[in-house]
Amino acid sequence: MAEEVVKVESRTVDPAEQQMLKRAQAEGIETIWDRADKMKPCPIGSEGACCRICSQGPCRVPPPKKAKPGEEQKKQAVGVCGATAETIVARNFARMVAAGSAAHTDHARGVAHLFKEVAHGRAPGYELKDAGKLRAIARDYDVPLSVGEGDDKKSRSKEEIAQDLAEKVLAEFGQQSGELVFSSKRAPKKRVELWRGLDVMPRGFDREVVEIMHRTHMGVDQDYKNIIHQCTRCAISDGWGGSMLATELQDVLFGTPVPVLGDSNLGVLKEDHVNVIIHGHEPLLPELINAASQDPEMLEYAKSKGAKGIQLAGICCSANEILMRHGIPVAANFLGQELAIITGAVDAMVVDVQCQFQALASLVKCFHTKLITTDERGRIEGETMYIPFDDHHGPEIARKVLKEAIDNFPNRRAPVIIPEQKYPCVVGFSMETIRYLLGGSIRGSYYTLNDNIIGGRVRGIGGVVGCNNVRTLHDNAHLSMVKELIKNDVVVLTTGCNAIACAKEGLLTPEAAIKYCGAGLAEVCETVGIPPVLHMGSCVDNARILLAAAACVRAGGLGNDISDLPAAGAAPEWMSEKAISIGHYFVSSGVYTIFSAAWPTTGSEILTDYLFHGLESELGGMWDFELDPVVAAQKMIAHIDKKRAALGIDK
Ligand code: CUV
Ligand code: SF4
Repeated sequence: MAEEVVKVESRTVDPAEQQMLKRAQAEGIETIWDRADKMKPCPIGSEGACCRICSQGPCRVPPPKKAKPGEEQKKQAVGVCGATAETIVARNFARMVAAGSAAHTDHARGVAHLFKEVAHGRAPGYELKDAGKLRAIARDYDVPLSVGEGDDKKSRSKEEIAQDLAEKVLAEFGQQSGELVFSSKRAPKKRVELWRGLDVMPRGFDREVVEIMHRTHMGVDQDYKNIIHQCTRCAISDGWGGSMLATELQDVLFGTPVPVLGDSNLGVLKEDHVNVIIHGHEPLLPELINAASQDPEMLEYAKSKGAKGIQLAGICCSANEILMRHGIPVAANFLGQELAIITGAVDAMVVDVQCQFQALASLVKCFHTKLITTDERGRIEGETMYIPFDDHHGPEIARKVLKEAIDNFPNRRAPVIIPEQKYPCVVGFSMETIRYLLGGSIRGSYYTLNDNIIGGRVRGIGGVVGCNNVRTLHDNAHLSMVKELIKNDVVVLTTGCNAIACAKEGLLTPEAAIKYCGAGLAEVCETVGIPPVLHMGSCVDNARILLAAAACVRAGGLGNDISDLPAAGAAPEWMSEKAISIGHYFVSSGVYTIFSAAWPTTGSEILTDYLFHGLESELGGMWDFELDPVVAAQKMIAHIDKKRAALGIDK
């Protein structure tokens, strides 16, 4: 570009990505940062104060300027129909919750359909890997594990159990009344009672999303508290519903993660290998691509094209899924997706759904990279190739995708420049693993997490998750927040793009405990041999954090609801609607949840105050916003200390 060169240090803190940004600048290749510079966000829209849900608008109702002394304070405008700022901002917020929840539950739908096909033996390449977890879920859904009585009692096969379970979970999508199983059975008792009392127990996955769309249609729900009430119900159906179901069924199909060693950053790509980037969110096809990449026939084929082997590497949450279960290296998080291609070494980028830039389609034209879409819900105009996944031909489709990548290996045009940065990480901390390592359900042992919290070695728990956002210095907020927390003895549970940022910084290693942690947390990490930042998976795996919180409550000694725990949540670089749904289900679960980067309801002071303060008396959790990630971390710590004091365990 002929424009003046922007300092790459002002765009990302990652040296590997800085190197790729320099290449982009030198070669005139446009990235998301260039487009962001050209696109000024609309100040009214970013406050949530613009309503465009009917054609009499768009109506803009930004907060009026504060009156000077002696002047009369101007009232905030209302929309043409009379809709107040509270209504308009709440409607916009609610639609974010609906979209985020829809993304997660629609992910769950795909997994549930595959699960059914596997149960009936109609999905080659897949199996019911975790029979123990299958039985645990079946118990929650009242699916019998055995038939007959007394001496005739026979246990049922996993297939039989799974077939019944599949019908029951699929029915929850269109369920009209009653309660979702996980919401009512897996949350702490006191929380469930609270939800029932507030009438926010979700009834069916699809119903809650549809109801938000209806309520936020022109002229329906015009009471902001009532709109947020439905947000709460919809968000619970995401966290304690769709996301949890996606996570649990994926564990049954692909295995529950246990600690595994992986590598991170762009240095995981290999010049002499066929490099295939897996990017997106749903691990169904990636699981089989991973299997196919080890197939001797495939490796032979790669060699016949002059490559030494096949290197898979991930981006975004599909990356987290295959990293956790197979140790497949992760190349980058959200903001690195273009930069991976700019290495010139990516032979195919395989995408499914969510968080994929449309700009990838034009970017791959500057290189040889094939952009392969694989999901009928996620086509990209100008995609190089569309190879749709279906449950019944998985292995065949996986091989076809890989073959396209291999065939493309000899077509590399641009010089290959792969940054050298590559850092190890220990991942795979499912709730089950954490319970095993930290003895969550047996109190009294030295390693028990609860006892360490009570004893003060661990001050509390911080869930730090979520996206990257081009409007903030890439990865900076993630890293400074996490470092501030572990320095103050707060153990961090991470997922999503925060987890990848932490991996690239070496925070997911036991050694990080010595380098960054306060003495108490360092001691616990060294004794148990774990990192101070525990990678729990992808964004749907935030459900694992909920389950871990519920397990802490059950283990005893820290109150009897999630809102009693010395814990706080954050998404310091969020950008997607999914993050808002996730944040709201944490708040609804009783967690103090703070976001940085931007806040979408500043258009209404009244609504914002309700989200930040009013909700605490109803739900025990509340939202907060703070631009500075270190200050945000300190606010989380202050909340943790407040909860410690309430429990009588402050030092
Ligand atoms: Ni789903 S939603 S940018 S990949 S965490 Fe990453 Fe995670 Fe946000 Fe997307
Ligand atoms: Fe304007 Fe009301 Fe229509 Fe919204 S619903 S665009 S506030 S007239």
